[in-house]
Amino acid sequence: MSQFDLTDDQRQIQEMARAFTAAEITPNAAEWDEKHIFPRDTIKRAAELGFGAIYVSEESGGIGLGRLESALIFEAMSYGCPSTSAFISIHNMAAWMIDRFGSQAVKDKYLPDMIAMERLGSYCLTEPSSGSDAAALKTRAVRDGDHYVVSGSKAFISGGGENEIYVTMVRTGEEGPKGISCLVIEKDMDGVSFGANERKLGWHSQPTRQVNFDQVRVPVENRVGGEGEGFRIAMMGLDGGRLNIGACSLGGGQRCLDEAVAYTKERKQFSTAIADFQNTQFMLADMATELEAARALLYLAAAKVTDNAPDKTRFAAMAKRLATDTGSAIADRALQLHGGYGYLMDYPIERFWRDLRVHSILEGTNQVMRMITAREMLRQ
Ligand code: FAD
Ligand code: 2MC
Repeated sequence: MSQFDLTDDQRQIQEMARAFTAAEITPNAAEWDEKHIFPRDTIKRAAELGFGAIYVSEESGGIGLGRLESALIFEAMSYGCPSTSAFISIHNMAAWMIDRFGSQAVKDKYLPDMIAMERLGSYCLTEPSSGSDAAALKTRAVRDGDHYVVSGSKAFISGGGENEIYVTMVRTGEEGPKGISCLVIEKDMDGVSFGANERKLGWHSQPTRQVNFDQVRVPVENRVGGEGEGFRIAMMGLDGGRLNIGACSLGGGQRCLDEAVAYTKERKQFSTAIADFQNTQFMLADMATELEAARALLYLAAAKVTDNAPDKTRFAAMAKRLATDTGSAIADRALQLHGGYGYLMDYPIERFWRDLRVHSILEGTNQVMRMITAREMLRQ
């Protein structure tokens, strides 16, 4: 095995995720997209393979894998449906935050059902007036005895209205990042309500809603980490989340590339397969080269997050930026190579084009990824 190869164990995990995708996701993804179906049963079956708690520790009931293994799983599932794979990745991020920073009581209360994906988790950071500037969030949690009373709104919440558990960043103290704490809030708590399902370009297999809190009484026991630690916890969650979103773009990009190779060999114009044109070959060669380069950086970044390397945040940001921009660029060129047919829902390319587009925006825009990268470079 060369230094840059996957291990046998990693290949087995990848094979398992690919087999699950081929059987359960790929045949259904177009229908989920077109009819806006949230595939809760399929998601639950993914939990049977441990995919609800990929990097939750084994002591807590997860499968305790590293971030590279996790990326392999999300990359494989995205080959069928980036939207569903990304949805599962956000649940994993929320479960990990509880496992890594929660008290035993909060872990016992939520993790068993989350691991089985009987109860699904959302991650709530963004607010209507704070997206990129996440530390400016306003949702307030005021201590009242052994409860916090939470009021405010979270915007764009993946799984909003459907999921049962909301890992939510709230303000318990001063302005800025140091006044933020992390609370687990349940869908059924009094005062929790949801906005309408957002009408989106892609990611149709999952709902996105505003989540509103009106004087919600949340037990202090539901705090994850100490008071004032919420922003750091949220950012550490995103170090892994950004790898996962990048991996979803790699899987989607690979699918588009494979579709483009197959289609250009079949489709004839000017009495020859369009794959015979040098322009087509150069496009395919560039797509493959860029995808491999993005994948190599993402796997390296994943290893750094697993190892808790000092430069892990910068590498996760660089890898997310490159993988998501590359995935979208490949989907776009694959669509071009399909000609007019690429624009039709009869082929999967337009769905991937729509689904991958948002990966350059969420879990931190690609401008924010450059900001994180350059800040660390200039600090040294
Ligand atoms: P803004 O922050 O208003 O940015 C607008 C533009 O300005 C962007 O191009 C941005 O890059 C640029 N910009 C901002 N600041 C700077 C700067 N300093 N330098 C240069 N450019 C800058 N959030 C959650 O918390 N949980 C979720 O589950 C979730 N799911 C989502 C699902 C979907 C489908 C979408 C679309 C979003 C989701 N989000 C979620 C929110 C997402 O993280 C935000 O949309 C994102 O962080 C950007 O925030 P914004 O939309 O407010 O854009
Ligand atoms: N790990 C640990 N700590 C971190 C960290 C990380 N990755 N990133 C920041 N921190 C700490 C940092 O060290 C600092 O603490 P201290 O002062 O003790 O050193 C504190 O957090 C504040 O950090 P900054 O000074 O960098 O904070 P700033 O407000 O300048 O901005 C920025 C940080 C822009 C990087 C952050 O606001 C950000 O990531 N914005 C994008 C928001 C985002 O990604 N949203 C995604 C929502 S989820 C989603 O979209 C889904 C689909 C689920």
